[in-house]
Amino acid sequence: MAKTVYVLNGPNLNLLGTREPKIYGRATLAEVEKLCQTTAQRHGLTVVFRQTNHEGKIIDWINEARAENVAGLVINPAGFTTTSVAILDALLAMEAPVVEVHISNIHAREEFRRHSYVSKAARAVICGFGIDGYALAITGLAAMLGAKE
Ligand code: CA2
Repeated sequence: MAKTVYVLNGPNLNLLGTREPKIYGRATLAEVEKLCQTTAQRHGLTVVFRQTNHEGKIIDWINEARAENVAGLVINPAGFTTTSVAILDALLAMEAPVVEVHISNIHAREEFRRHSYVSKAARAVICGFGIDGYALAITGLAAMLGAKE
């Protein structure tokens, strides 16, 4: 059976492709999902792709991913990146590798975007590649998983 990777997206990422194209590009979240599915397929992985504007939901999904023994988790925590100890705690409880993704380069923007609680639980962090960061995260996870076998 194919290994599963969860790809979780935080608040306002449902707006992708509708506003702020200079920062986030023109692709929609549906297109990001397609990119993740195609990339995962190439590596023999299955993707569960979700977005929510609610912190508790993200925590429930991280706990679900852990209970389901997923092979890995990609997360763009969006606005919760800099605020959520609760998401950090949920991620710290996971054994599977976590990759944090940001579409924009958070280090080249406002200072407040630079500190991430989530990075403490992440095996890798990708930012500034636009939506290609998601594909890079899945490819990186596949390499990490392959290296284990
Ligand atoms: O660059 C990223 O991926 C971010 O995680 C996006 C977050 C931001 O708070 C982080 O600092 C960096 C914002 C997500 C909101 O996305 C929108 C997309 C299009 C239009 C409006 C918001």
